[in-house]
Amino acid sequence: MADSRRYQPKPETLALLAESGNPINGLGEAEPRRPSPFFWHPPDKHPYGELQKAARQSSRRCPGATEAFVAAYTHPELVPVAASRREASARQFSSEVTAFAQQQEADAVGIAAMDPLYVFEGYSIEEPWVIVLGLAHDYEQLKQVPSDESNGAGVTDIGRQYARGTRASYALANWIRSQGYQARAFPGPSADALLLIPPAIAAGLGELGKHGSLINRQFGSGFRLAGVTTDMPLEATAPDIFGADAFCQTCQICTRECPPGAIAPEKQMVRGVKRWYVDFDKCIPYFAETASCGICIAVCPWTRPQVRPKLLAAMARRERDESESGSPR
Ligand code: B12
Ligand code: SF4
Ligand code: SF4
Repeated sequence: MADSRRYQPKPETLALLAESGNPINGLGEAEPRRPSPFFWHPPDKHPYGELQKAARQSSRRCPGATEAFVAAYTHPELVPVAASRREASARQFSSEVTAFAQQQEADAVGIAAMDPLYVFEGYSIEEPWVIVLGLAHDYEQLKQVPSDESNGAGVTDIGRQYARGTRASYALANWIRSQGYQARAFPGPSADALLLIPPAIAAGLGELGKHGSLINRQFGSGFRLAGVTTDMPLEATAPDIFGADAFCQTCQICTRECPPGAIAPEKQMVRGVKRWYVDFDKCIPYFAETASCGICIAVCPWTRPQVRPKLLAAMARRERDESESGSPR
């Protein structure tokens, strides 16, 4: 792992950082707005086309990563929506959708009502529901990030989990279409129209961590997201607040371990919400040079299988004690 006190971006990487990404992301803006198309969108939609190419090339040099990412970007055609609609209650359809996704490769499933704030500027999503899928990493592989030419374990597992998300989201979208309802898959390796973390929070897949990724009670930060939007009548699942945000208030592990020091220790105002924020300009050079980095999600204590149950128990105890004594969290 690189030493945060010694990491300096290569001049050729810095030269590709055409402009700061933080104003594009709305850092410091007090009004809510839709996110602007950003990294992993087509290069004509943002100023980082060459940097994106460099980041991709650095991943593909790692053993096994090319094959994993080819699978992640390979998907079947969407089947036509069946002419006749099967009728059932929203509760029945929600339970069928969840069971179907779990029989595919989804490790977690949640449902949220669509919100225009989940959709990147310049895109549109008409479907009123979003089904969010979680795909768990193999922790032993994930903890080998960052990857390089000699060890591709970390980035290859990222590609593998994206491939599972692609298969699961397309299979689910096609099943819904076979029932006579509109459905589209948003598998995750590229950005596309749908910002995945906010609907995943609403759907109960976890809480936003200081490192800018979600923390889930079963997988910690070691999981990927994919989405399916649909007009099939569904019921929303509830958010899951188990103490991750509260724990982040005092933990500093990701802030300390991030080699370029990109993770801010305090919440900041971003597009009208005070929340954890990662400095894009500091993260992206390291990310691009080291085949997708990922140190922040690997070192998070919630991601460590032996530690996670203890943290869950400690946060539940704290919640109980605070509610008994009447003091707020
Ligand atoms: C572009 C992108 C990146 C860019 C830029 C990210 C950035 N924040 O600037 C780069 C390449 C740097 C990147 C890096 C990483 N990414 Co990324 N990234 C994306 C992508 C494709 C789009 C997100 C985006 O445009 N962000 C830019 C703006 C919108 O960021 P922002 O305003 O700061 O919002 C961030 C969060 O705060 C949250 N968010 C947004 N709005 C709101 C609103 C509220 C109310 C809340 C609470 C949160 C919230 O979502 C955003 C995630 O970037 C998503 C997939 C998707 N379609 O959503 C994956 C995604 C967010 N990335 C992911 C991951 C894991 C990573 C890395 C750890 C890399 C890795 N090896 O895995 C690092 C983490 C570092 C970081 N900076 O966050 C996962 C997160 C999974 C999880 N457990 O939560 C996603 C969902 C991919 C996936 N399909 O699983 N990423
Ligand atoms: S992905 Fe970015 S924020 Fe996370 S540890 Fe690496 S450089 Fe830091
Ligand atoms: S490492 Fe600590 S501060 Fe960072 S996201 Fe995980 S729990 Fe929160």
